[in-house]
This record gives sequence, C-alpha cells and structure tokens, in this order.
Amino acid sequence: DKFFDLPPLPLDAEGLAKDFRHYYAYTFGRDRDSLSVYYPYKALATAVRDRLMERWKRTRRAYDETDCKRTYYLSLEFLMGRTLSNAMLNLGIEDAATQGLYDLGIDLEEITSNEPDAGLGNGGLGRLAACFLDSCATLQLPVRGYGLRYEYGMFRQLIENGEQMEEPDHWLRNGNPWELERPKFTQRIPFGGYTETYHDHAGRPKTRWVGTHDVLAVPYDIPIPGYRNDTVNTLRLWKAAATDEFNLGEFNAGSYPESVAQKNAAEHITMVLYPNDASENGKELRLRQQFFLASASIKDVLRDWIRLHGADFSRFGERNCFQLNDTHPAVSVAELMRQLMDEHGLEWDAAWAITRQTMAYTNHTLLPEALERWPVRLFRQLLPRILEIIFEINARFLAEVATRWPGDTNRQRRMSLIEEGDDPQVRMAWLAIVGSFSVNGVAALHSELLIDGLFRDFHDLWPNKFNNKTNGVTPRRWLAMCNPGLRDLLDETIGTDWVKDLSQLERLVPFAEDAAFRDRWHAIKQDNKRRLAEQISQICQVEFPLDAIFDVQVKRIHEYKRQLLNILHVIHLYNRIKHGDTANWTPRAVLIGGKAAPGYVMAKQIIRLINKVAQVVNADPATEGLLRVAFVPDYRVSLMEVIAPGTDLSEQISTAGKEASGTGNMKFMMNGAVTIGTLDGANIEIREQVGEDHFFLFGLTAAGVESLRQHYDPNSLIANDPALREVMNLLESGHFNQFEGGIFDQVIFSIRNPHDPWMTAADFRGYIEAQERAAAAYRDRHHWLRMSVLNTARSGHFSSDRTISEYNRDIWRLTPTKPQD
Ligand code: DL6
Repeated sequence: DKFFDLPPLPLDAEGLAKDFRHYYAYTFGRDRDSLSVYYPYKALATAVRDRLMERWKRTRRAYDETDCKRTYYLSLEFLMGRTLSNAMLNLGIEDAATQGLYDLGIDLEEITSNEPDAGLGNGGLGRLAACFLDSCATLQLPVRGYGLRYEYGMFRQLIENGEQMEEPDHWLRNGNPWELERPKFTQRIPFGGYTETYHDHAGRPKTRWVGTHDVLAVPYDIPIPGYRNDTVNTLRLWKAAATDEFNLGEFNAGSYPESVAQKNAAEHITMVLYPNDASENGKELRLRQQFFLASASIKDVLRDWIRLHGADFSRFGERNCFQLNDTHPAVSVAELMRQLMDEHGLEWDAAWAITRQTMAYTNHTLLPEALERWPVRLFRQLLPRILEIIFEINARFLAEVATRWPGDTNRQRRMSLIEEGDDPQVRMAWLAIVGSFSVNGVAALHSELLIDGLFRDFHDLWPNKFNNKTNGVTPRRWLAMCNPGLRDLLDETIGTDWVKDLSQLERLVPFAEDAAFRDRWHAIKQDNKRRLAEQISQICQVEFPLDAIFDVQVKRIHEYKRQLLNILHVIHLYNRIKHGDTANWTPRAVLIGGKAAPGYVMAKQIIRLINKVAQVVNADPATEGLLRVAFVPDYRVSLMEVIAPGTDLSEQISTAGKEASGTGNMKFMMNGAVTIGTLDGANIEIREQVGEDHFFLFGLTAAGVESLRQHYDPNSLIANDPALREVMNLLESGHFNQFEGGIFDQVIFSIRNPHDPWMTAADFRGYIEAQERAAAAYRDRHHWLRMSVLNTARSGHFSSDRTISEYNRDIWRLTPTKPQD
C-alpha cells in the first residue's frame, strides 16, 4: 500500500513548470539547441497526462467497486481533434499552465498549436462520438468508447490549381503522448476458415469456427476527462497485429519475405480510415475493420464481466449496453451471439435474450447510398460462422413477421435481413434493428422520416423500439475552450455554471436589450473575426475586411449539402457588382471549406468551381471592399475552433429531408452566429429555440421536395428568373474557366437536370432573398447583435450533455458514479 500511496500531483503554475522542464530535459533529452517545436508540446502533454492518470485509476476503481451498469459506445470513428487544451480546461489548470510557462519565457498557445489533430473520423458522425465521450465523463456516467487506432487518419487536403489533392495523414509519426498501450488485454480475432459441428460433454450438438487466420487486437487506452469532476473515462482503440504463428510457418520454410508480407496483411486492418462519409465503402478490408472492432470489444467486455462476476451471464443483459454508432459496428449483434454460444456455452434463446437486451442502434442517415449492405459471398468467405448466425436470426425473425402478417410475402421480402438477387446482400441496418431494443434518429425530423419511410415496416411491428435523440455538441470545446473572450463575458454576466449546465445561457436573454452589453459582445466578435481573418490571410492569401459579414459554410463537400447553391449566390453578388447594382451593399466575406471523398467526382468539381470563382472575384478590382471569397483547405476540428467564434452567418442550406441533423449548425449558434437555412435536420429545432425572427429561413420543406419531384422543371425556373439566368449565363459562357473549357459541364448539367435530386434551382430564389434579408439585418449593427446574443442564449438545448442525459434516461439507465477518494 505504501508503494501505491502517492501524494496528489500539484496543479499550480510552479508544479506544472517543474514537471515540464523535467520531461523536456530528462525524458526527451532536449536542450537549448533543440529547434523542434514538438518537444515542448510533448513535455507539457506528459505533465498533464500524469495529472489525469491518478484520476483515471480512481474512476476505474469506483466503477469496479460499485459494480455499476455500463455502456460501450462502439464506433468506427472518433474525431477527437487536439487533446492538450481540452484536458487542461477540464482539469482547470489552463491559467496555471499559462503562468508556469510564461515564467519560463514560453507562450502556451505556441505549444498547443503544435499538436496534430487526431483525425480518426470523417465528419459529423465521428465528431459526435467525441462530444458524447466528453459529456459522459462530465455527467460521470460509466461509458467506455471502443474504436480503431488507425495509423493514418483522415487524409490531408491540398488545393492545387483549384483542385483537391489528398496526402496521407501519418498522425502518429511523432508518437502519441495520450495513449497507453495495454498489451495485457490483447485479444485474438478469427477470420476465414469454416464451421463444424460437434457434441459437447453433455452430448449437445454445438458449432465451432475452425481453420481461421487469427489477427491480434492490441488495445491502446486514451483518457477522457470530465469537466472539473475528477472523472476520467476511457476510449479504447484497437490496433491490429500479426500473431506469432502467422509468420513462423513461412519463416521456417525459408520464405522470410512472405512471412513479413503476411504480417503486414494482418496489420493492414487498422492502417487507414475509409474517407467516405456518405456512401458505403463496400470493400473487404472495411468489413474486416468492422468485425475486428466488434469482436475485440465484445471479447473485452465479456472478459471484464467474468473477472467481476464469473461465468454466470444471467444478469449480463441488465448490467450492460452496447450503443452502435450507425450500422458500421452492426455485425456486433451476430458476434455477441457467437461468443455467448460458441465460447461461453449459452443456448440460442438465452444468448438472444441478452443480445436484445443490450444492443441499441443509432441511425445517422437516410441517404440510400450510405446504407450498408454486404455481399453474402463475402461474409461466407470472411466470417462463415457469423453468416450462419445471421441466417438463423433471419429465419426466426421472418417467422415472427409471418405470424403477425400471415401470407404477406411482399412484406417478408422487404423485411428480410437478406436482400435476394443475383448477388444476395446482408442488410446491416435491418440486422441492427432486429438485434436491438432501441433504435434512434438524431433530430426530430430525421426520426420522423425514418419511421414514415425507411423503417416503416419495422415501426409497424415494434413501435416502442423507435425514439429520437437530437444531437448536441460539447460546450467545453465548442464554447469555453475555443472562444475565451466570450467565455469571460459569460462568466462575468451569468456566473460560471453554464459550462456544466448550458440551459443557464437563457439568463443572457435580457442582456440582448442592453446596448452596453451588445457593444462588449461586438468587441469580442470583432476580435474573433480578426483571428480568423489572419488565418485565412496566411493560408489562402485572401484578405477578409473586418466590417464584412463573415458568411461561412464548412462541412464535408456533398451535393445534398449544396455548396453549389452557395457559390451560385456568390456569382449572383459578383454579377450585381459588375452591373453597378451596389446601393445599400453589405460587404461580405464568404468562406467555404470541406473535404470531398477521393472518389466523389462531382464533389471534387464543386471544390474546383468554388476555387475558380474565388480567383475571378478576388482579382477583380470592382469587388474591392464589397466581396471576398476563400476556400480554406484541410478543414478539420482545430480549424473549426477558430472558424466558429469568428462567424456571423452560418450556412445550413441542405436539401430538406437529407441532412439527418447537422452539428456544425449548433457550434455556430453557440458562438453567436445567425443561421441561414432550410427546414432540415436540427435546423428546425434551432429555429424553434431561437425564434423565427432570429433565423433566415428559405426553401422547400421535406414534403415539398418530394411532391415537386414529379414535375420539377429547372429549365423553366432558370428561364423565368433573371438573376438565375444571368448566373447560369456566366457559368455557361466559361467566365470562370477561361482557358479550361468544359471543366464545369457536369456541374452545370446537374443544375439543369429535371432529375436533380438536390433541387438546387428550386431553392435559388428563396435563398438569394433570404441572403438579402441577412445582409440588410447586418447593416443595422444593434439589430444584428441582438440576434447574435439571442442565438447564444437559446443554444442551451444543443449541449451534448442534454443529448447524453436523454440517452441515459431512455436507453442506458446508468447511475452517475463518482471516482473514489
Ligand atoms: O449524427 C451525426 C451526423 C449528423 O449530424 C449528420 O447530419 C449526418 O450526415 C451524419 N451521418 C453520417 C453517416 N453517413 N452519412 N451521410 O456521417 O451524422
């Protein structure tokens, strides 16, 4: 006990500075000649990590000793961004660290800006997982994240001659001070082989999966600190490694290169994140990743259960919950069945009862191209035992459907887990629904559209399974950390409780009427705009004037998100300037950023168009002081931390019914931006919260989009709208691609196409009128500031703490548990 009884580490400036110097000089062996900026970061990160470590152990002990119910958040993506500043904020040591380093002549911000982003996700879905972990720790809920430790995260985006280029992101190159390898908990994951039946000692027929090629799953743990509450939860990421016997055979036969090649093949599983966010990946390696995550995580959970409770699983179902982040980990349904039956001896009914009591599934998209289906033949070859179990689940499920709707074979075909055809497919969403006790969408509209459309048959069968959990974002990173100026004003005005209880922001409402308060609000916004403008100037060589309205759309590039509509508006403004139509003009700085999936040709052309339009507009002396346009390359979490505080107008302009929720919309709102948007995803709830006078609404509704489809005629819309006609004329005349004829033909065709699923032309008129209203509102500074204050004041609902409290109330039912002293 004496050995383990360590005094708590100091949290003051002096103590931090002392440890910082120790790590810098002794652990990393640096001195005054060392030029690398990386080591000061690593030394400070290590000092901060020490302070998390003691709290981490106390948290783990408390969970074990109270034997509380637990939830496991299974996700192929965790878009964590940077860790250091967030860890210091949550520990409450930023001021001490600033002071301690200042005393050593070092600027803290220079250090924190040297941390690479952990880009282990594509966009909203992965960042949501990261926000959820922060909220779970802050609410002291026993939740553990499980994911993959990709060697290469989201690619880095470069723009060359207006086009997107991709570069691999080897984010682990310099090591990762936040991870702790835990080889003791390594698991063995089977692939390939075949199944055979045998009889167990009691003479019962059993199945086993044999002849497999196994891969090791090695866990790396990352601490997830709660906000100033001593809780530190865990994100466990699996890395693939070859087993020893994997290469021994070949090695003994004298084929060393072959043995190393096999080892590499095993390790490929966690080599790279698939960079598609809105279309299925459909590759064998991706299915390997999915099963690898599911199998390793479930083995880990069952091992832990046995450690605490022995091999009696009768209470496992009531004590554990797996939350599936989209269908990516949905194979977990069958894998839990397999482990319970084949490895722990349970009968089908007992295993199924446990599975249906523990699995919960969140859907994140209605786009048909993103719905995962896997060829049965691929399953048979890679995961033969899992396929057998899926067939059995399906047979029993279809019997239930037949009992409920006798003779309704169409319905049975629709609901089958197997889609018949030349190349039959496993429908992963159906597997997730059948195997789960809860199915939720991520915003009110999205959840309604799910049960009215895609999941209708299942809703008919099990209406009580379906629920909504509107997304949220963590106010720690997305307000307190990224907007220190605003944080200080909030602290002074309404006290400091808002960081843990964002509904407190409501207390700002009366201050929207206070002119002196609005002036202070304005000064902070201008500071944040200056910071953003400096970055844009450095990265893009485009100067944003601070009196302009900062009009921003940053998110993945996708046709449904309609960056194209945004750029059509920019062309319209440029055309007005060229015609001298600039009376009562509001200067405008338009910022667009986002990555296109590398194989998504149309999205890449849209990026190119944005860049070409920006070139022409910015180079034209007529636009000076009136209009600026920039495309910021390599949009990522750390960039959003600068963008959100400096934004005036938030572009949320997707085709209604297509954006499941959106979460960028919430980050902008919290930081006092006003939204211009359609009635889509969480925009609807944002508008309800802030009030219709403080939101610039335009466009078709989801129902309007569907009913217009039958007779959509973009060409007559273009012919009858002079503004749109002139925009199309500029585009079609090659004005933005003078020496590169034809490069935008496909984009232009999509606008004129009567089958354009995204209906860009239909919303053009409403959009430019809403933009006009926004521009006029911005000219009245105090009117705008009032709206800005009210947006922040009414953003409390979009804290991920609220979302997670609802998950816990309706789905997980965990008891908040404090770490032990
Ligand atoms: O739920 C998080 C996030 C939503 O906010 C976005 O609206 C939604 O597009 C995204 N979904 C995905 C999955 N595939 N697609 N598309 O990333 O989830």
